[in-house]
Amino acid sequence: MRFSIAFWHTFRGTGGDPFGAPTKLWPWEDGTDSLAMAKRRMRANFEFLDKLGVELWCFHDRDIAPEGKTIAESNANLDEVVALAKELQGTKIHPLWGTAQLFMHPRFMHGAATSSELAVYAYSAAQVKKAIEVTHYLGGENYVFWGGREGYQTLLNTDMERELNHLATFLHAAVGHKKKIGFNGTLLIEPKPQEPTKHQYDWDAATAANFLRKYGLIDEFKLNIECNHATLSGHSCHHELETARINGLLGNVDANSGDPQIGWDTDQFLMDISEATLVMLSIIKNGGIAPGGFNFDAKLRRESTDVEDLFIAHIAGMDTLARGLRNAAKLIEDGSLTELIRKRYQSFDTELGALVEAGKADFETLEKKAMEWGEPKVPSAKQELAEMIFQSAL
Ligand code: XLS
Ligand code: NI
Ligand code: NI
Repeated sequence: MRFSIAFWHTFRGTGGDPFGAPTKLWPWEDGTDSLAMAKRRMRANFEFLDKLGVELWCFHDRDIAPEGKTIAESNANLDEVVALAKELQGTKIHPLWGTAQLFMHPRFMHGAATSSELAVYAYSAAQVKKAIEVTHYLGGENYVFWGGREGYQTLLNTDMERELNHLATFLHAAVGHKKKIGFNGTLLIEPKPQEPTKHQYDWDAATAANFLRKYGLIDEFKLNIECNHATLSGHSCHHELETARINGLLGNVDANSGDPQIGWDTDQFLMDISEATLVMLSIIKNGGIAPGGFNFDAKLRRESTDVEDLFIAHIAGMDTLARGLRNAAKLIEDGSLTELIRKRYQSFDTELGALVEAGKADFETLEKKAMEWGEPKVPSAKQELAEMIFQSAL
C-alpha cells in the first residue's frame, strides 16, 4: 500500500489554531526549535515508523531542521539533521517525497516562484535546489511542489500572466537541476484551489494539467492529489483522481479528508470506507500508484492529545484504505458496475460508433443517419442501481 508518514503534521503539528494555543506537548519535545531538538524529533519519527511498520516518510526542509540566519546556515542545519536521518533510515526506509517549505516566513508573503520580488524568486530557487538534493541523498522517490502562496489575493495588483510565466521558468529550472544531479524521482504538483491565498494557481487537476501542457512541462511532472484539496475545489476526491489518471498524471495521493460542514483544509485522517473504496477504484484502474504512495497528510484533531492517538489515527487510516482496496477489488471482480457502464455506451460499439470514436464520422454522414433513425430512444442511466451495487460491496 506504500503508506507514508507526513513529518509536518505528525511531528510538527501542535494543535494550535487561530483561536488557541498548542495542545500537544509530546514527551520528546523540549519547547525549543534547536538543532538538538530537531535530532531528537527525528529519532522519534523513526521510532514511530518502526513501530507502525511503515517504510516511507515525507518532509519539508524546514520541518526537519531549524532555519538559520542565512541560506548557508540553514543548509548546514539541514545537512546535519539529514545525515542523522540517513543513518536512522537504514536499508529499508526512505522518503516517499521531499519538498521545500516556501510559505511560512514573511519573505514569502507574495509567493515564492510567483513573488513580485526577484530576490524571493532567487531565494526560493536556492531552497528548492537544496531540498531536491537532500531528497535525492536520502533516496527519495518523488519530489513535490505544493504552491504554498503561489496565487493571488486580488487581480487588481497582480500580473497573473507574468506570475504564471515565472512559475513555469522556475519549474523548468527545477527539472534542469534534477537532471543535472541525476535525481530520477518523479516531480509532482499538488493542486489546491485556495488557502492560504484566495486563488491558488494550481487550482485543481485540470488546471494543473493545462498549465503543464501550456509550458511544455507535461512529460516532466505528475500530480499529487489530496482528497481535502479536491473537496475544497468543489470536486470529489474520486473526480480529481480520475482526472489525473485519464491524463496519465496520477502520481501520488495525499490521503486525508475534509469535513462537509467546514470550508477549509481540515486535514483529517481518511476514515470513511466508502470514500476509500472510490479512491482505490481509481488506484486499481491506474495499475497501482508506485513510485507514488499514500501520504498521510493528516493531523490529529486539536483535542486529541495522547501519543496513543497518533498510532490510532495512522492505523485506522491504513485500515480504511486497505478495506477500500478490498471493496474495490470485490466490485471489479463482481463486474456488475463495469457491465452497467459497458451497456450504457453500447450504441458506440457498432460500425458507426467506431467511426465516430476514430474521428472519421463527418457531419454529413451523421445527419444522414439521424434522419434515417428519427427520434432517438434514450435508455435509463441506472444511477440508483449503480449506487446499490456500490453500497453492497462495502
Ligand atoms: C497543504 C499541503 C501541504 C503539502 C506539502 O495544504 O497539503 O501539506 O502536501 O507541502
Ligand atoms: Ni498535501
Ligand atoms: Ni493540504
